[in-house]
Amino acid sequence: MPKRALLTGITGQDGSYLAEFLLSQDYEVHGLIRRASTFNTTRLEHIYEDPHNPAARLFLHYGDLSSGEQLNNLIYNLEPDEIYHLGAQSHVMVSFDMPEFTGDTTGLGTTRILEAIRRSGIKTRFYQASSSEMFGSSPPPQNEGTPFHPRSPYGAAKVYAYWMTVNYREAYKVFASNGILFNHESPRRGETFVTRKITRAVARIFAGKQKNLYLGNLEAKRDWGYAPEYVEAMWKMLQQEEAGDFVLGTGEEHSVREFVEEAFSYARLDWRKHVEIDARYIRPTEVDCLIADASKARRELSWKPRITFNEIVRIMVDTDIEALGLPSFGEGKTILEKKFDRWHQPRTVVSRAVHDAERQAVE
Ligand code: NAP
Ligand code: F7E
Repeated sequence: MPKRALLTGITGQDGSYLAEFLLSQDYEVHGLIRRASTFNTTRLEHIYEDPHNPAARLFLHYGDLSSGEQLNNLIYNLEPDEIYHLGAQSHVMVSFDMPEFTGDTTGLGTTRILEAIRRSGIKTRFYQASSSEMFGSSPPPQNEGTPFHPRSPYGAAKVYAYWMTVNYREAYKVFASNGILFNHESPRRGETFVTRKITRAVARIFAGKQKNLYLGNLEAKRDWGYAPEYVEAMWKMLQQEEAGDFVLGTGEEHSVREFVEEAFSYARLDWRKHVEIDARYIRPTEVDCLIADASKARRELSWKPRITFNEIVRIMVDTDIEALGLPSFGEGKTILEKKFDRWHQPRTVVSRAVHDAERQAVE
């Protein structure tokens, strides 16, 4: 019997990579998706199979984290071996505009799933997508023992969800683990997160379609890794003998300014001619510096990310240039062939879909 996994947030960056990874491990994969007036499954198109096909192993179900009804139903009926809870309102800046909604989906969404597990009485393993944003203003490097001091409604909601996960592990013996992930990026990153915003703008400026890029705080420092490597570690956490909490990150810090410089210079552009500061992107409270101490994951999961900061920039800029129908500089492809030629498809339908959307916008 293949193992069965249920993923919330399957249409997001991490959910799409994790689904792809689990299918490569022969899992049957079920994903929760929100009803939307336009397709929100672009990141899944290359792995989607018609459910009428008897060999299909990917199944999508409508539902929403703000309501327990479908979560209870799915967990009770599917009896998944593993649940990866990745769904959330995940944008930090948006959480200042929508604190109540963020608390409901990002915070209480976790409780709804844990309660569904407890009430159904099924034996399953649960992964909670916790975040380095929980550390907030605690000085780096941050590890599993670092106190939390969140600096946004998003960070505060994740702290609540983190402790609910620990509580269900202690109170009800649920196999429930927190992955405390530092920023991880990819060509599938949402367009309003800073890395993708930069690489898309670089591609469009390179193609002569855009002149300026407006950003907020360039001095914030983050520990940026490559998303496909992080979803492998999520899976490893649920294969351990005991549940636990794990920090994942590269241990390297870089500022937003460095990301800008690297991305523009890779495309042979002078960033000073294009980047302007717009105060509307400055957050009411900022997280200044995040650097992971992921030694526990290295020791207990044998996990160590290999794709470096400069390499992520190249992979993302190349993909965004190709999405515009132009030839890229090509280093990204070589990096992936050498260092990550495993289960994921870096291009294919995802870039084609972006390409089609871009083409429609200009036609
Ligand atoms: P993402 O691309 O923003 O994806 C979020 C997913 O959640 C999407 O599938 C979204 O669906 C779904 N979702 C949002 N609200 C929902 C609701 N009310 N009901 C059902 N589904 C809902 O995020 P990501 O980067 O893949 O991150 C995955 C998880 O890890 C998130 O929980 C995030 O907070 C956390 N995390 C991310 C990072 C990172 O650097 N990427 C680091 C630490 C933790 P739609 O597609 O319909 O919007
Ligand atoms: O911001 C600065 C901004 O929105 C990074 C989420 O996946 O990782 C992510 O949260 C930095 C911040 O990511 C712009 O002020 C400057 O200091 O890309 P971001 P994030 O806030 O770190 C964590 C780990 C998560 O868990 C979250 O789900 O970049 N910045 N100018 C900007 N940020 C954005 N978005 N847009 C700007 O124009």
